[in-house]
Amino acid sequence: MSGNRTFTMLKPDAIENGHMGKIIDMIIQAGFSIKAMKYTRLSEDQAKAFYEVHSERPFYGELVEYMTSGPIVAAILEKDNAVADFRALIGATDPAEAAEGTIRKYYAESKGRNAVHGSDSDENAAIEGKFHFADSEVF
Ligand code: DAT
Ligand code: MG
Repeated sequence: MSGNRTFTMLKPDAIENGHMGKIIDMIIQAGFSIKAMKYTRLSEDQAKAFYEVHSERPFYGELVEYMTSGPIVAAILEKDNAVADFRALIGATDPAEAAEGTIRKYYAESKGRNAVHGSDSDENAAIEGKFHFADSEVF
């Protein structure tokens, strides 16, 4: 095994807008290898649990509704410094503030519908990966 892992989801707006292939290509071109990947749709319970940390925020209901509105791609990615490097590749939460060349700058619609998720720590990357994948689905 080489490198650290992070977890990502390509969110419903990215799929709906036809950006799935281009985003996966950006991820691979940036040096991440795909350890696990799945095309799926979150249930309301799954979305609520995944975003539990934001349950007191005013946008929580909207976030859960959006994240369950259509299919997503979930993936575990590996690279040296994976968590920080992937956050740099996706850019700021609000695409209006995202740097040039980032996934959110190119493909996000808004702060709420922002194309892609990236884990914010090694610990959360491990928790989020296990949330979506059994050990037998990780290669
Ligand atoms: P990030 O996805 O960059 O880690 P976060 O963890 O602060 O951002 O928030 C999780 C998601 O919640 C984010 O991707 C989109 C949504 N969100 C955050 N702040 C929001 C806001 N002010 N209005 C609407 N949606 C928001
Ligand atoms: Mg976050």
